[in-house]
Amino acid sequence: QAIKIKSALISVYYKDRLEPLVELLKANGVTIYSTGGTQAFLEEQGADVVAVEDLTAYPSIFGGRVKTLHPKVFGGILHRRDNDSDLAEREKFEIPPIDLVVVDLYPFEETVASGASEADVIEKIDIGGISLIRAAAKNFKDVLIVSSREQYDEVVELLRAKDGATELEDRKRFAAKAFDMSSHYDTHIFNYLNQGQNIQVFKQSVREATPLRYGENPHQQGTFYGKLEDLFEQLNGKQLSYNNLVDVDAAVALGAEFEEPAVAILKHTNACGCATGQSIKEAYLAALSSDPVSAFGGVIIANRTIDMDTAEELNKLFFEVLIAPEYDADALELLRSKKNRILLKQKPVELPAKQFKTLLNGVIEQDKDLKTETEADFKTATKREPSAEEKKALVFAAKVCKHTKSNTIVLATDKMMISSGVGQTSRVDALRQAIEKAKSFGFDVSTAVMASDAFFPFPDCVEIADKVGIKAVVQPGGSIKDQDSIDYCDAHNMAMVMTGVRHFKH
Ligand code: 93A
Repeated sequence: QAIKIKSALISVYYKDRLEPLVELLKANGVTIYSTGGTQAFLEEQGADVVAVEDLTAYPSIFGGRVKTLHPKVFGGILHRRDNDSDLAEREKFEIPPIDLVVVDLYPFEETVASGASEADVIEKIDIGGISLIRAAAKNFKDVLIVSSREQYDEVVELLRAKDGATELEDRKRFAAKAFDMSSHYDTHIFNYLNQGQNIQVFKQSVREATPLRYGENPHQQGTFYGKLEDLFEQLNGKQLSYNNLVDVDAAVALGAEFEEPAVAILKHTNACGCATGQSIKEAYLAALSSDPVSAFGGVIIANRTIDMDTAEELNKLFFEVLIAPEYDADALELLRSKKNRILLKQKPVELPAKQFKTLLNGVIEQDKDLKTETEADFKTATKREPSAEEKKALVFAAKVCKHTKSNTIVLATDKMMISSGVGQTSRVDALRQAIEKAKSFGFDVSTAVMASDAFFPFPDCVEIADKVGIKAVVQPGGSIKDQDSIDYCDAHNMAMVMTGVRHFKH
C-alpha cells in the first residue's frame, strides 16, 4: 500500500546529485537524520537535520567505524509497522521510525583501483552503510531504500508523482536493486582479499561434474566441471565431447570479437575460416571459402540468428557443433534433420575472466587475453601509412591472429580470413604455410594483409611477404631488430604498424 515518507536517514559518501531529493524532502516536511559529513553538507543546503549522534545519544567512534550501528537506527528501520509487539517495543525504547534510507557506500572498488595501500582499502569496506541498505531492503514492506546515487532521479520522480508516498511494488523493486548492489559490493571485497587464491573461485565453479564419454582420446577418461546450461541451450545432437568443449570455448572467444554479422569455423581450436558479411549467410559462405576442406567436422559460431537461407547452406556441410544466439523455426527444423549434429543456442552470459590449467604437480592461473587492438592502437612504424582499407584488414587479421595457436601468421582482407599458419615452431614456417594454403585454395595473396602474434626477430617474414605481394603488416613490435624489418618495408613500399601487444597462445 502507499506509504507517505515522514522520516529519512541519509548517509552518503559522495554528496553530489543529492540536492533535488533533499529539496523535495524539505518541501514535504520530512524529518532528516544524517551522519557527520552528510549532515554538514545538508545543512549548507539549508536543510534541518537531526544528527544520528543525537538520535542514538552515542558519538561516532573509532574514527567513524561505528557511527550508525545502533538499535535506535536499526530499530527505526526494521520494526514491523503492522506488528503490535514491535510497536510496543518501539514505544518502550523510544525509537522513532525511519521510512526512507539513502546511502552511498564507501567507494571500495574505486579505492582498490587507485592503488591505495591495504590499510586504506580496508578502511573503505563499508559496514554501517551496507547494513543500513540490507536492513531497509529487508523491510521493504515499510521502508524505501535508495542504495545508489544512480537512483536519485528515479526516486525524485516517484515521490513527485505520488505526493511523497511510495507503493509496495516500488519499494520491493528498490529492495531488489539494493541486494544486487550489496552482493556486487561484497564480491569486490572477496576478489580483493582473495588475490592469489583464485583457485578458490575455480573450485567453487567446479562443483558440478558431468562425466564425458571420454577425454581427448577414447582411452582417456574425462569429466566436465561446470554448468553448461548456464551458457547454452542445446537444441539438438549428442552430448558434447571433451574436444567439442575445447573447440566451443575457442569459438566463443573468437566470436566475441565481432559486432557485425560474423561466422567462424574452427578445427582443433584454430579458425580455418572467419568472415564478416552483410548477412550471416554471406559471412558463412565467405568463412567456408577460406578452407572448405578443413571445415569438414568443424565447430561453427555465428553471431546472428540462423535463418533458413543460411541453414540450407550449413546443411550441405558435415559439422560437429553450431553455436548461434538464435535459430528461426524452419532453419532449426532443417538443421535437426541430422540427429547427432549439436546445435547450441548461446545465452548472453559473461564468462569468467580467469583461466586455469594443470601442469606438473600444480595449477597455473591467468587473466584471459581480453585485449583487442583497434586502429587507435596502431603505431605506424614505416614511412608509408596503411590505407583506410588496409587498416580495417589489419584489425580483422589481428583479431583472428589473437585466437590462433602460436606461432601464427594470419592473412586476411577487411572482411575475411584468407589463410593462416598455425602452431608452428617458427614464424617463417607459419607464414610459408599461410601462403601455400591461400594459393592452394586459389586466393591471390597480394590482396591480403598479414598479422603476426609476436614480433619479427629478423626481416625474413616481411621479405617473404613482399615477394608474394603483401603490402601491409601488423605486429606487436619489440624486437631488438625491429628496425631491420622496418627498413625492408620502407625500401619496398610496405606499411607496417606496431600494436605493442603480444598475443601468444599456447
Ligand atoms: O565505517 S562505517 O562502516 N560505520 C558506520 O557505522 C557507518 N554508517 C554509515 N561507515 C558508515 N557509513 C557510511 O558513511 C555510509 O555508507 C556513507 O558512505 C558514509 C557517510 O558518512 P558521512 O556522512 O560522515 O560523510
